[in-house]
Amino acid sequence: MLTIYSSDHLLHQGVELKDGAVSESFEKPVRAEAVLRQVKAVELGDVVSPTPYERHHYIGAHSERYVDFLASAWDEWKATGRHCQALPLVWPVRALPSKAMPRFIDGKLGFFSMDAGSPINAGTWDAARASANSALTGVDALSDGTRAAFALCRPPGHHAGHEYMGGYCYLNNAAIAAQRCIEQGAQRVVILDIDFHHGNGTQDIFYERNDVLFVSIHGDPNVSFPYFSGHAEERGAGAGAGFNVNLPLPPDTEFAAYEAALQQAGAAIARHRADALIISLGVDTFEGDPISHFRLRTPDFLHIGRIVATFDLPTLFVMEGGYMVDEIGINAVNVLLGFEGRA
Ligand code: OKP
Ligand code: ZN
Repeated sequence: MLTIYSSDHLLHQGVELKDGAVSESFEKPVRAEAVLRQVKAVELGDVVSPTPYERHHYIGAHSERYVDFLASAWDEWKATGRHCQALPLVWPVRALPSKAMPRFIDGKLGFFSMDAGSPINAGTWDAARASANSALTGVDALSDGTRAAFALCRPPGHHAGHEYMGGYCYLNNAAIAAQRCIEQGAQRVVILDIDFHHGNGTQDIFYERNDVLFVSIHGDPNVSFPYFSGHAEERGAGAGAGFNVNLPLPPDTEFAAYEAALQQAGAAIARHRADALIISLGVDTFEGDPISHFRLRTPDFLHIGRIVATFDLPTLFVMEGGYMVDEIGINAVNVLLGFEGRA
């Protein structure tokens, strides 16, 4: 299987507010390096750099003013004399009256975010672009007739909505890839999100559309991030009614229950008769993950790959979460090996 990877991810290294203090983000560069090392160790296939797509390829999944914001946020922040990482600290919650985009950077950071989990520093935009471009390059591989490709994206994308960043995400790599599939002539696409956290951003982007089916298996939002999205009752709206499928599971879920949800996802996927499948591949469902609460084990990821292969569609795997650095490589690559029937 082809892997698309860019070392530009190293340009982005974030901070995280945790337990009342600032610390290094769980979403750190060694994550992608560990996955790349395992890709090479098992000789998964060629590793190529992404094509340098321009920013208009991100429009559709995102709004133009949001992409403009991401592209200029660091310069605007620096222009205020600050050299630390930029974090949003005020949000337009439901009770506040204005829907207008503020002009000052501190206001814009809140306007275009859902939380303080996506800090912006000097390399963030370049890293986010390379990550989205890796997913776009994966779509090109599928268009060329390849059965499957792996976009080793970092930073991740599935929490980024049409007009907001959050949860370590800036550009929604999977959504940008799905949009390109549609623009290249696919009638229908499925995004299956198997990261532990609900892909609220992907849901947001396609909620009123019937061409891209979004299916997500994730921790129950009553007790898990992102808390305000991911309930089974969220089924899509307008033309998209019925094209959003959330399968929340309780903390401590083990593989038996997870597999049942995955088969249920498979039934929904089959009904959509899609031309392509995009997997938001998070392995923070692992039992040792430091910020998540499922109990999957390393061999379970092989089995996930085998099940995804039975969906029998051209498949683009897009890397999302996974924070147990010691096992992120083996767990992520196990999904790919299982898919290829190699283990
Ligand atoms: C990103 B992905 C803040 C707790 C919430 C955000 C988790 C984002 C996960 N200290 N952290 O879905 O793997
Ligand atoms: Zn996650």
